[in-house]
Amino acid sequence: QHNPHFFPNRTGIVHLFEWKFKDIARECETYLSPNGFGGVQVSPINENAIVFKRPWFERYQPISYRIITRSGDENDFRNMVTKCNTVGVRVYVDIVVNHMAAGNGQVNGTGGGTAFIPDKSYPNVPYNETHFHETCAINDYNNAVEVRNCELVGLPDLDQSLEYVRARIVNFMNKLIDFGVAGFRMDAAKHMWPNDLSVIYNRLNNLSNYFATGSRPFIYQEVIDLGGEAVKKTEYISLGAVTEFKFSLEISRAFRGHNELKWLKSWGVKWGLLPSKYSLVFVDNHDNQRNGAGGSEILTYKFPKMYVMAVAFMLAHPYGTPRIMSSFFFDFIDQGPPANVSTEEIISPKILSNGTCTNGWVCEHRWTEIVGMIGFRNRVRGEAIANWWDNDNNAIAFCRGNKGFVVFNNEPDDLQLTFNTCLSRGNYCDVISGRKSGNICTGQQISVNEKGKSVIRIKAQSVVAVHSGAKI
Ligand code: LAG
Ligand code: CA
Repeated sequence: QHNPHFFPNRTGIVHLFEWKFKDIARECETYLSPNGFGGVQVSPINENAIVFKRPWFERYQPISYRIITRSGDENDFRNMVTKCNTVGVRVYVDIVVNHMAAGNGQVNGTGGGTAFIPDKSYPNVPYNETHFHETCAINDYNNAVEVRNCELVGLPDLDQSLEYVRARIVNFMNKLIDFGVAGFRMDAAKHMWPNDLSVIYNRLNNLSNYFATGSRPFIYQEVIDLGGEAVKKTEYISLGAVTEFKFSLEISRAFRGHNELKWLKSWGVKWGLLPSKYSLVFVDNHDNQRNGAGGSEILTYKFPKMYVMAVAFMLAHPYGTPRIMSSFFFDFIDQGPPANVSTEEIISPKILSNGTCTNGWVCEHRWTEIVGMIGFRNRVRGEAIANWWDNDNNAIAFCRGNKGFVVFNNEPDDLQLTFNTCLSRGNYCDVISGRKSGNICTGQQISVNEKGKSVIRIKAQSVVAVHSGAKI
């Protein structure tokens, strides 16, 4: 349950936050597959409460396990999974089973279902009040029982120790496995008992015929552990991978200039991060890009230069399984995805001729620098970091075996130096400022001499990255 099942020579999970299934299917075929991405994470797919003004967070308020949201219905979902698998891109579903929707009285769902919250009644599962913990609020994060058995922001808390509840969750997840998904993000895993999750995971089917026989679903569990609380991320690593929020915070701190880059030489477990195989890593996610864990330190698309450096470091360094956030623009934290004002339907991203998105979508995964580094990571897979260099401050460089070289300059001034690139003699395209197109570079060209040396100029707050797949 620690293997993401990427196709060979693919890496990275893109979270296509609130995208519609039809658009994701097209993105798999036209962009993610040709550019070497490993998979997509989709926003919760089951029926959710319709919340006034349609904030993004309504997707975290389940009404039932029927597949019907503003992203599409069961048919759309199945078609998407088939299409993505067919072109070698895996699908991971965000699973919300810690709780059900909150509200004052009757709440309407995206599939026409309803729930009556005062009775904790969700007839389309069905759940009634006997399936939930007693009502109490989570206030004390030093009390693990409270964190697991009370209500997260007032959301009625399911009791996963009950066989009936376990069976509803297992049936839902097995249905998705049989459709061909590769795994799951477990929302709010911190708020569920590891033992209950273990029972649930062990009852999951092996993956479908898009996978090697006997493959287990990849599971990455959302456990926010920045230290100092009762619940620890290590309680969950025997069950699956864990979202490493400390990675997000520390990488953001470093590339914001709040911690010198030279310290990244020891990046990994020495920083208090989980062992690599258990670690699902990201610069920002849909929560902490707004407020959430890490707060104002977290880098997002709103700080493009620093953000690109941080994402490039994540992808250049072998640690962890990386996830790329793909956002929509927002001005206030509750703001939902671009939608038609009268029908409230989500508006599809529109792709411009230069490959970037519009219609309110950021599409970080289509930024030249980020997609370029996906190519880098795929090319240098299995190669160790070699020849670490730093200026004792905020400029660093390293090789990945003799297949890739990258240099980061987070100094206020441009940097020009002769580097040992570990690469063979020849001309290479920098995959940050452009890409290789036929026999030319659309961005900076780097020439390496017979000794592997190259004079490289790196602008302030930027990156240069070259690899053997971008040789001309
Ligand atoms: C998660 N991980 O543990 C998600 O990543 C996170 O996005 C979810 O919270 C949370 N768990 C519950 O699934 C989000 C928003 C909350 C929102 C909640 C439910 O961050 O702000 O709460 O989803 O939609 C909202 C209001 C609360 C209110 C609650 C219940 O913000 O003030 O109490 O709804 O009505
Ligand atoms: Ca709980």
